Amino acid sequence: MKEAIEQILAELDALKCSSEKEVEEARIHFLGKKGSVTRLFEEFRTVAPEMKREFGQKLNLLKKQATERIESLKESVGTTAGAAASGDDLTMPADPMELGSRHPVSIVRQEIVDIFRKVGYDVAEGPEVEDDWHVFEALNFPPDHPARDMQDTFFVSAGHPNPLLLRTHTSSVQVRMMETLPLPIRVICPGRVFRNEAISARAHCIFHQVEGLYIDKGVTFADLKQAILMFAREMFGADTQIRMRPSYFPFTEPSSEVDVSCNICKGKGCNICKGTGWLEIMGCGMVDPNVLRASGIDPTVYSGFAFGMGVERIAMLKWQVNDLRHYFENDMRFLGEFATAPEV
Ligand code: 2NM
Repeated sequence: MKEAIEQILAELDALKCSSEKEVEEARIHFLGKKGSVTRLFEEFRTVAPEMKREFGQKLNLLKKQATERIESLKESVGTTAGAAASGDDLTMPADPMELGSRHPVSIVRQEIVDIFRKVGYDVAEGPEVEDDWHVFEALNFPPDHPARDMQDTFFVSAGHPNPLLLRTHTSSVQVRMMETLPLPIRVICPGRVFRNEAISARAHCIFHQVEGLYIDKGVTFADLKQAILMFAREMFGADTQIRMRPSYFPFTEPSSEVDVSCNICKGKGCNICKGTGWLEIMGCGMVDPNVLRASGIDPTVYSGFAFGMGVERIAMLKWQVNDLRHYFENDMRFLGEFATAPEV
């Protein structure tokens, strides 16, 4: 019996466990119903009476030591001591925490806004849920214009005499500015807009716009052209050329579409510019007198220009992304490509 006690003590001494499961197995091995310590207690019955005192004390001590050892192992698994017992290297540095980065659409929106802020434009934001007046009526949309249709615009409360709707452009913010700001006005309006469109590589029902507006006495189309040339060169490089094509918008007259020379092929023609050497970046024009009048500005005294661009489209051109949907899927592999210092 003496040897058996000593052997169990040695086993307890050498015992290592790295999980709760292993501790429980060890407990059963020593102290379970058929455990080695328990078995010695059974053997004790056969010990000669004169030896009972000595072995009784030894056995009780053994049981106490075994219990304490199991208890302390139980506490240490899952803690550093347990990790050390399992052979983990506790001096190894922890995995670095991954920092987020700004979304590419946010990066480009900020870049566009900063270009105009540098030359004196204020920045204004407004509500995404709007009324018919600020989105259509004040912007010279005729009553039967297709954009006013349920097919093209998301209505929040259709059938209401003054229905609420999701703005289809940030021009609604500019109407609010024309209604409230003192003249002259120079304002840039970034924001999210909503159109009831089928989602594809080139279109999405939610996207971002930046629109600009400049109203003063004697503002001309030449001023508009110069403002846009300045923007194009800041955004796409100092050697960028622009061209303007006649177009139509309800809120501007005359209206124009703006192209920049393709910065990939330098105008030679590639698959990004579809061989034309030009990329469309925005629409613009002279604010229609009806629009000025609707917001209480006298078109015989003041004139102005306005322009609008899609942020996703500019971002696609800047980074040669061929599918708009990438900007909405939040795939970390895509977002990580635009890593910049996170905003603090
Ligand atoms: C565009 C194109 C042309 C525009 C017009 C106005 C306002 F409010 F002054 F009438 N804001 N933005 C405008 C003009 C927007 O986006 C393609």
